Amino acid sequence: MNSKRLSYSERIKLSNNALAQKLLKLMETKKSNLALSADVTHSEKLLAIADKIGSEICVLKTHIDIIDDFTTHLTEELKKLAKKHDFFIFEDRKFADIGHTVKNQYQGGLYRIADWAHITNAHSLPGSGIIKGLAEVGLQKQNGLLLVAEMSSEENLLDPIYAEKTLEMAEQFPDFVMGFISQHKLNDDPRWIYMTPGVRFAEGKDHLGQQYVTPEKAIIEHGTDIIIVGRGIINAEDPVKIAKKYREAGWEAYSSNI
Ligand code: S5P
Repeated sequence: MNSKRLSYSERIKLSNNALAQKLLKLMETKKSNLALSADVTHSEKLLAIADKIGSEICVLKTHIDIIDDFTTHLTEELKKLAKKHDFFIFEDRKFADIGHTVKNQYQGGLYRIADWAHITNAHSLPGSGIIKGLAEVGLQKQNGLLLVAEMSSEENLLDPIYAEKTLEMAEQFPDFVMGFISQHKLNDDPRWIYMTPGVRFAEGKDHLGQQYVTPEKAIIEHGTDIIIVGRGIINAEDPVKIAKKYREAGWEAYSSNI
C-alpha cells in the first residue's frame, strides 16, 4: 500500500505548470477527482451527458474522432459547458508521431484540438520531439499535456523501463507536461498529476482486453490522483446517480490517504 500523500492544495504551490495548478485547485474546491470518459458517438449525446454529469467531475475526457456528426458547434458548446460546470476538457488523442506532424494534428485539421481541449495526451514512443511539437502550439494557450506511461489493456508493451524513460522525458518539459496516464504513480514528485483509466466498481475485463481496478485500488494502492471512468458510468441505467457514487468513492479514497 502507498504511504500517505500531500493534499491536492498543498501541491499547487509546488507545481510550475499552469494547468496542473488550475486543475489541483479545481479538484480541491469541487471535491472531485473523477474524470468522465464520455465515449459516445453523437454530438447531442455528448453534450447531454456533459451537462448532466458536469457538476460531478473535474475532467471531461473526449475522443472527438468517434463522433459521427462532428461540427465545430460541438466543441463551442463543450467549452460553454466546461465554464458552466467548472471542469477541464481532455481530448484523449494519444498523439504518436514526429513533432512536425503532431503539431499540425494538434492545431489544425477538422478538429483544431488545441483550441478547445485544455489537456491532451501523447505517447512518448517517438521521443521528445513529440512533446516539443505539441508545446509549440499548446504552451501559449496554457494547455497541458499528459504522457502515456502505462496502459490498462492486457499484453500492452509499456513495461516498467518504458514508464521510467517516459518519466525522464517528462522531466525535461515540466512547464507543458503536467503528468501521466498510468496505472500507478511513478515516483513521489508532487508536481505530476496521475490519471488512471480502466476503473470500475467491478474489477475484471471486457472482451477486448481492457482491465479494470476499483477506485480505491487505483487511488490508495496505486497512488493515482484522478480516476477515469467510462462505461461504468455511461452504460449505467442512471448515469448521474452512478457518477455521484464514483465521485464519492474517489474522494473518500483520496481523503483517507492524505
Ligand atoms: O491505458 C489506457 C489509456 C486510456 S486514455 N486505457 C484506457 O482505457 N484509456 C481510455 O480510457 C480509453 O480510450 C477509454 O476512452 C477510457 C476507458 O473507458 P472504459 O469504458 O473502459 O472505462
